[in-house]
Amino acid sequence: MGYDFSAFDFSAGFRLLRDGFLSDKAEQVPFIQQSHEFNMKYAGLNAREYYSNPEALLYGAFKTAHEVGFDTPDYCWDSYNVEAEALGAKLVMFDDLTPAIDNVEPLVRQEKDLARLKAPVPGKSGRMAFAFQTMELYHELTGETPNLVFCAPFTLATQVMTFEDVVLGIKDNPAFIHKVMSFVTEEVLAPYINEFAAKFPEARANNGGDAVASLPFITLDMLEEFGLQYVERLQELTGHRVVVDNWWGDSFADDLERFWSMKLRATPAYLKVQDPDLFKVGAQKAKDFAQARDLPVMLGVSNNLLQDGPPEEIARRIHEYLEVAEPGGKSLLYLCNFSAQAPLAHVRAAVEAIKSFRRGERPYAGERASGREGTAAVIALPAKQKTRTGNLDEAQEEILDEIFGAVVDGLEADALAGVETALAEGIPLGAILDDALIAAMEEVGGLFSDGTIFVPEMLLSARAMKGGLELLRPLLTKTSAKPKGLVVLATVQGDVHDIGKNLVGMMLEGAGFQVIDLGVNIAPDEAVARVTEIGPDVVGLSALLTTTMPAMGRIIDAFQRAAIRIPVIVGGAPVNPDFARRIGADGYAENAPEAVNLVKRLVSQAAAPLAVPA
Ligand code: B1M
Repeated sequence: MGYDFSAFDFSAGFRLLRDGFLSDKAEQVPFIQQSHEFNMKYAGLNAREYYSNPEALLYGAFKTAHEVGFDTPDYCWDSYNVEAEALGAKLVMFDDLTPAIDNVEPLVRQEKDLARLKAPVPGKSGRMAFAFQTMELYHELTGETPNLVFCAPFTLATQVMTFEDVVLGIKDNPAFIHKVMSFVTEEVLAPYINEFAAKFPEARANNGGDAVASLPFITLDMLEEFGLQYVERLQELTGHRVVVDNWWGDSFADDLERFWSMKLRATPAYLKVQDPDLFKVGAQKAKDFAQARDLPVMLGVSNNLLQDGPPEEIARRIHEYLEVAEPGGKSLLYLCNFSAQAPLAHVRAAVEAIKSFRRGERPYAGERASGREGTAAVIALPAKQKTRTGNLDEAQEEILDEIFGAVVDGLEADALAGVETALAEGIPLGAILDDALIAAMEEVGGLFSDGTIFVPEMLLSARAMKGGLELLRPLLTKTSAKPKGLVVLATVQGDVHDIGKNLVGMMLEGAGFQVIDLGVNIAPDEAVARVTEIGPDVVGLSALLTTTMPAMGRIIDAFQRAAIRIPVIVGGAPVNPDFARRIGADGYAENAPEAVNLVKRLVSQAAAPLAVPA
């Protein structure tokens, strides 16, 4: 063995985890953390090695945990990728970041693709063997029973099909999505987990990560029919050896009781709630819900807070959650994620906050910040005023109202019929576009921002709007009407998160802009080449990982070197106005509707002052 594990002993941490979480025997609240990417960086390992060599992964995990003071090591790998890769999806490896499935060319678009797909050989195809070897070595080194981390059925379906196709498929062809769900559950995941169970029958909490089976990505009804149903099927097929505990979006649920009850069906042994939702709904509320059912609770601290700090705020949040967790025991603190970019000082601040709490130091005793924001979603846009200017008669106004309503309700066929009638009635193209189609998407943006509708409704509206636009397009090109501007969008190098960027694109199209989407994992050279070729009015960059945010700056630098003077706007959950200013971006938008307003401003006042607020 090339790595020396002799210095590592986590037996006290494992004991605390056993006694303090699922039972109430321990005096202290144990903690766990997601830190695989941080481990890799801290131990100075290359990502290609780390995510393919069991010894490298465990050495990084053990060394980091030992030196920074985690109770136990995080032995997780890039858990969303292994099964999709084993099915034949393309995996992109990096030197310094977690690998990612590149689903620009998804494995399944139609029924015939599904029919062609071959089930993996359980435990052998792709990196399934790496996963098993990692677990075996972990067991050998610690004596602990390892639980396999896997990609839960719903997220696996989106990994082989794309998120948008799954969600639109649920509306258009639910029988087909059920077929995909059955395939990934019965022919991919159950055999894989059962093969693992043959080695470790006592592993009862093999844990499925389910990134996209959450609100506001999908509704509670969709979650029940397409997410939970297949988790329960998987439980049946594996002798109840699986849990799926990371659904989020609690703060979007109008029926929190129902959402948490569904969570308990997917993970019967405990309730897990994590930031940012936990902070919004309140740690005490989660603890009370669990305690009333005599169940343990897991409280998760925000990855953004751990990343951005400051250390004082990290300590304050950790102390608050520990104080809520402590009475009656049976609680676990979860540090949501330390990325490769997480400052070591923040990791140390988090660990020290836990240790100081254990020593009885209580500088924040009784402080309760969580739960103050309530469960209602956030930004409400001003109600849209009807601003129709043309000389339309009442019947024509009614037709525009019908198109508007059809787009808002996501009814593509009705929107198309409405546009056809409007054309037959001689309603000017500009009125159909601005007063019906674009106005409807503005309304949809407002409803999404204030939490009234979720992502699926937005996708359906965008599709209805696009359908209507396609009918107008040939006529528009014959007139002098032009798109309001041309925008190029991209998710930056190292990052494959594209759901937010796609929403931004849809809203921009909905607002009358032409959008060219370069896709994900776009390197500076490629951005320079494509932007030079296309010549857009604005470039929009998206990043969802703290590790990939700097890649936005690298693209802006490359534009400067190439003398490209096109305004660049940036966005994505970890990005903020300060960061945008520092990397020299011309604008920052927090969400899709704001991105539309920003692009409108930049296009209409080409020489306007920079849009990054001070
Ligand atoms: Co990933 N992931 N993920 N993930 N994932 C996050 C982002 C994370 C916060 C989860 C966590 O650990 N708590 C974490 C990042 C931590 C950090 O660095 N801060 C994370 C991680 C670490 C990872 C992996 C490394 C896997 C892992 O170990 N956990 C891996 C990395 C892959 C890679 O990219 N190299 C990974 C993989 C994946 C999936 C593939 C499974 C999937 C992506 C599927 C896809 O996009 N096609 C996924 C998902 C879905 C998430 C979560 C669950 C949701 C992200 C999202 O789409 N949000 C996320 C956790 C969470 O947020 N709860 C998480 C919804 C979307 C509508 O919002 O994209 O923010 P957002 O877009 C908003 C605004 O930000 C803004 O408008 C949008 C709509 O209003 N906006 C812009 C976005 N782009 C804009 C551009 C603009 C303007 C505004 O101008 C151009």
